[in-house]
Amino acid sequence: MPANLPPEALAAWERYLEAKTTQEKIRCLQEYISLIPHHKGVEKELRSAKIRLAKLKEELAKERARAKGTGERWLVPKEHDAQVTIIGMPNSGKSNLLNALVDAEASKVADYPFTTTKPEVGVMDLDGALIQIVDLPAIIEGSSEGLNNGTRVLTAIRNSDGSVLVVDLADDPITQLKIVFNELKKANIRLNMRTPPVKIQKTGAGGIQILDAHYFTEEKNLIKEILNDRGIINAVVTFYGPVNLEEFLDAVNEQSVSRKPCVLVANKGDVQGSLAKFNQLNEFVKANNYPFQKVIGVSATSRKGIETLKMEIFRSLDIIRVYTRDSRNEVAQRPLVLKKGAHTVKDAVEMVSKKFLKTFRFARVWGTSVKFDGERVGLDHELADRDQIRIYA
Ligand SMILES: Nc1nc2c(ncn2[C@@H]2O[C@H](COP(=O)(O)OP(=O)(O)O)[C@@H](O)[C@H]2O)c(=O)[nH]1
Ligand SMILES: [Mg+2]
Repeated sequence: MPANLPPEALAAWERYLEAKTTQEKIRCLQEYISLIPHHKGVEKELRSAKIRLAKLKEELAKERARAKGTGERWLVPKEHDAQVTIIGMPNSGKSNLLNALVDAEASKVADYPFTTTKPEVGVMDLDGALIQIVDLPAIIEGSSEGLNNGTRVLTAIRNSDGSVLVVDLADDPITQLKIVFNELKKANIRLNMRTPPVKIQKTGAGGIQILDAHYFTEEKNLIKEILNDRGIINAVVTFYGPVNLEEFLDAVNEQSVSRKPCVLVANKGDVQGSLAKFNQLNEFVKANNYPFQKVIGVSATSRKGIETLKMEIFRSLDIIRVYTRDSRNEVAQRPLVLKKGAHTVKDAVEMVSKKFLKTFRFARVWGTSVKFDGERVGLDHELADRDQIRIYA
């Protein structure tokens, strides 16, 4: 330890010795170096301090790299009843929308593109159904080829239960819709598309057999051609309803296609000229058969339209809230949230406790799924949103 140093430098040195984190050590050492006077007697000390500083900086870089490997999560672990991603082009207001939906400053908003570099997450409470909202980095032209972290963004969309596609009424919403939709399409993500009504079962022999081929809207020979082209020589192809070429190709590539519900949102409805653009967007969506029943107009800033949007998100996910009644007919505070395709009494009973399934006798239901209040139903009965159920087991 050098002796001939001013007291401020010695104090900074003391702080350096006591510093806990690498970053703090670096800060104190930098301060110490700045306080060392420039004269010959302390040259050696200055040099060794600088070497020490360089080493600490290297250390910090390593620490940061390690943190990146483990800490930067792109596939946001699913929590609560469903996970919804917010997707759209830069600056369309995705982060603002997240804040509006979860009503918390969970995501920072800035005035320049590419603010969101990793997912930001919040939770939206819809009368007891908790929806996790994930704000993703923007989709741009080329996302499907990996631009702007496209690979990770698209994987996150595939992993979610549904999406909100945001376009910007202060910009060109139609072009934005086309670009985002096209990037997702290229990445084999189908928004609001049903599973095509066709089944392809590979068999050991017999060539390509086609049942109810009249449902296929194209030249029938194409079926055999497409399958043979993929090395499928023997299969039974069964159509259940109308299927076009694109849908048939999706059915052949079923493993790589993911279908997601999606709500189309036009944001910045508060800016001048937004109404005309909103109307044009609506017409464009209808005229070009984009798979959206309607466009939800909102202003994330003024919170206009946000309640409607929340309801639309809930509806798109096809989940329902069911309230249990206890033996005194007291209705539970928090609902059971039944997932998509699992809306029966059996699903509800299982959610309460698997052991009730063995002793189940019947249930009584109040709400829109029954003809009269307290109607007696069995395990197969399909429940509706906001029904109340009392289980007799
Ligand atoms: N007028 C208006 N501006 C908005 C609205 N939502 C977002 N913005 C602005 O648009 C810019 C981008 O918003 P941000 O949420 O960061 O967009 P992101 O890049 O899609 O996440 C910011 O300057 C916001 O203030 C809105 O509803 N109305
Ligand atoms: Mg953002």
